[in-house]
Amino acid sequence: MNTDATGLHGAKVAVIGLGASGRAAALLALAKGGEVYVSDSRTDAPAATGGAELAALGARVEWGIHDVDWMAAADLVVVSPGIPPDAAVLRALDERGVPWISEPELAFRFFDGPLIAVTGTNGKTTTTLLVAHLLKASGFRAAAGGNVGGGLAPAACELALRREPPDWYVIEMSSFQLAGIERFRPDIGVVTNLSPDHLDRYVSVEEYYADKARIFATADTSSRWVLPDASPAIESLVGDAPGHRYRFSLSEDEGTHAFVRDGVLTLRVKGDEAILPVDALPILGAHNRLNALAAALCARLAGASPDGVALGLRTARPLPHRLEPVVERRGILWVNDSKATNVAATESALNGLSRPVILLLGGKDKGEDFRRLRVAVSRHAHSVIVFGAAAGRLASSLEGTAPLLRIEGSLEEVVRAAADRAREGDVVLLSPACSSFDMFGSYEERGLRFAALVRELL
Ligand code: UMA
Repeated sequence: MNTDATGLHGAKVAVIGLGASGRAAALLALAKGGEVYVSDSRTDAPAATGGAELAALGARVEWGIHDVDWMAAADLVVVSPGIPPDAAVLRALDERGVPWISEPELAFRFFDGPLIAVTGTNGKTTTTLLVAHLLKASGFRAAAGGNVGGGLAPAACELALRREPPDWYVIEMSSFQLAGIERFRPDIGVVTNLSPDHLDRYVSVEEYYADKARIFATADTSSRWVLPDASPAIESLVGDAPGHRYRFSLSEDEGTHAFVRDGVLTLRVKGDEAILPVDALPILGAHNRLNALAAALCARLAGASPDGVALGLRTARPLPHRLEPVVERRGILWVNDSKATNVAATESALNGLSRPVILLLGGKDKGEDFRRLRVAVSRHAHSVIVFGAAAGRLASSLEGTAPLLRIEGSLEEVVRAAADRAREGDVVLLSPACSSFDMFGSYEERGLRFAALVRELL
């Protein structure tokens, strides 16, 4: 078997999951000459369609069952990130001592160029797409992909199939994907920030951080790391990993390489370089300033020019479902931040807004401590509406911070209640701090529904 860039001829490759990740992995394995088996526990239409396409290309596809015997005899087993570690199929593989990899690990084996990998709890997608945008503004061919989702960029394996290799691959990595890496080695690695998340999937925060730390597992002395300054959690994550560290922070200090000085985003890589006044940055909020600093620093390290970085930052656009303005009517701004699926994301959204907020919170409860929102809610929200499966725990965690309304019904009722309460000057912010799976298929679906309801109502 050969799993180098030369191909997978004669290799048996099992792929678990028929989502975006599994389909991309299977297509790459087929294109590289592998004998491919793909299976998904679902039997519904999207799984059927995705599977039929792969079957037509020569893969063996099964729905509603996982053939663990076939997997145990395979040369490679590629697991989709959405499959929880306690899923029966993964437990069966574990029991038989069968190792598995994630889809970006497979992609990496066929990448033909240097790699930037971006991870962190929040801001990964914004930073990934921004790095690629800044590199492009400097004349590089940059290909962004990975965990991005939402149709904004392809899976990593799709990039590996491109005929023309880019100057830089820029890949967003979730903790679930980092859990399954072996050789995946970024030339430049970015960690945006770190805070508890995905406690519905991990037994403890430490386990989540341990998967994040795998980004450093393959480091060597030529590795370069872009990291937030003065974060003890990040310091213990990096440990003594080899490579050079570069720091970003909103404030300048001796060890920082990207910071804000006198209202100007500034880099210190090859001497001090004033890049762009903060006010000229088109993306909202303090957290986006940090994302911009991280992306600018990373792009500059990858060879982007100061002018290219400045042009790229000036022309950056807000991403869908991330503090995305939907409409401003009668002095009320409606903002869709459906991608805020954890407490830290909602907290930074609140802290980044300077107008009074009506906050819409709720969804599937991932087990986080919602009391961490109390300070930001008391400071910025004059009203909170809670909904969905987490409503009860949200209400008790936030009691006494702001007037609170609990809605048992649909998102439509939530939007109506918000419209009744909103006054001129307010921001109505959907920043749920929870995943969407109690009422929707994804955060995108939730955000689109919210935007549609707002437009209908107004
Ligand atoms: N399944 C089985 N057997 C099981 C359990 C599940 O076959 O025992 C099947 C499911 O039926 C499903 C598939 O496995 O069809 C799992 O698909 P998936 O959930 O991994 O979804 P993909 O479409 O492959 O998307 C994944 C990422 N999703 C998750 O990590 C949950 C996408 O990130 C990513 O864009 C895509 O791969 C390409 O890399 C989205 C995401 O929400 C944006 N990520 C999380 C986040 O950002 O917080 C981590």
